Amino acid sequence: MIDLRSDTVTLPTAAMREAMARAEVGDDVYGEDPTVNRLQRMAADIVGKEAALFVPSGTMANLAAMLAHCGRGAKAFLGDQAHTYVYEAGGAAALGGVVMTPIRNLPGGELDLDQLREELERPPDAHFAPPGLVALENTHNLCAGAAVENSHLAAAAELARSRRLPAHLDGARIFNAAIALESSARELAAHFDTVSFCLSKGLGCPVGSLICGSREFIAKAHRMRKMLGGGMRQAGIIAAAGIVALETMVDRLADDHRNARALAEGLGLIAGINVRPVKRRTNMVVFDVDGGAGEAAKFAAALKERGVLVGARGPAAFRAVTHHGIERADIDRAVVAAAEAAAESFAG
Ligand code: TLP
Repeated sequence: MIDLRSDTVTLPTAAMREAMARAEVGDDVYGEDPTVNRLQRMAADIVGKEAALFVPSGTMANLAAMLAHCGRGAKAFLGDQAHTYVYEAGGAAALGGVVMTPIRNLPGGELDLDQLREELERPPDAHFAPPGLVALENTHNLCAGAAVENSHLAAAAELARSRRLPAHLDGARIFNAAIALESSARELAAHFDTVSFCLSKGLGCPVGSLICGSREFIAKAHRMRKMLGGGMRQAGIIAAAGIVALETMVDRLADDHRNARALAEGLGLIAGINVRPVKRRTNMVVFDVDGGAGEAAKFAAALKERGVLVGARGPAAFRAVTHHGIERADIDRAVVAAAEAAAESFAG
């Protein structure tokens, strides 16, 4: 199978499994797991923050960060297409009483800064929930994996700062963004008080994400992690894979981007498939297909028959994600399969 549903389907490498088998471990709830401690130091260093906290998932990283930033009833401004708003089960609202306040996302993953400014200019009136946080996402998943430019991050964070609000970055795929922008995770994170990133997407780890920020903030997030049931014991077993990932899996993300560009070009030539354009493409290709849900379902089934899996992105839209284990030859096969599936399902 050529599985393009997500980069979360990546399997740990042999070097990761070896490191996991040998990992020195302790009880991380006591702060005594040397491998977790090493990973946390590494992560903080890479993004230029004082401290970091290892958590099981990107969802928990964003949730613990939101809860640590916002009291109950405070507003968090975030994109209306933000993963945290759309895809994280409303956790910040359901569990933390956070008033998630969506701001329009532009096609490139940016926030509509005029709308954000308008929201932030509301007077401190008893009618309004008090503002607590501004959050962005980079790369932007629902905006077809677009990498959001430093200049926009700086402008959005500056708006937050002008209202004395903290800014958080959901940097689940921050290394993809850094590569696409010819920048660094550190530069992208510098605009924000806190940043989360994932080890279990393009970096190939079985589990794990990190929240990074000031020492004081990480102490708060630590309490939230415990509250959410994310305190793990001998977590060095999985943290060991994270260390290998940060050491060996970051630079190769450029291959995934090359493959995604080739896939976008190939799919773009097929009648009935409309690839959504992305200025700074990373490892995702989102495309719409002609016809309705019925034709789309037929297309997905025909692709699957030919050994290619893609993810659904709406009734007649799909997402294909390139990742470790997908080679250029797989992309060529996937394009041929898509052309055949399209001819069967909706072209002509
Ligand atoms: N994204 C997953 C699905 O949930 C859609 C994927 O396959 O892309 N932030 C961003 C930007 C994400 O894309 C994801 C996962 C998360 C947070 C949550 O991470 P996990 O799955 O580790 O909770």
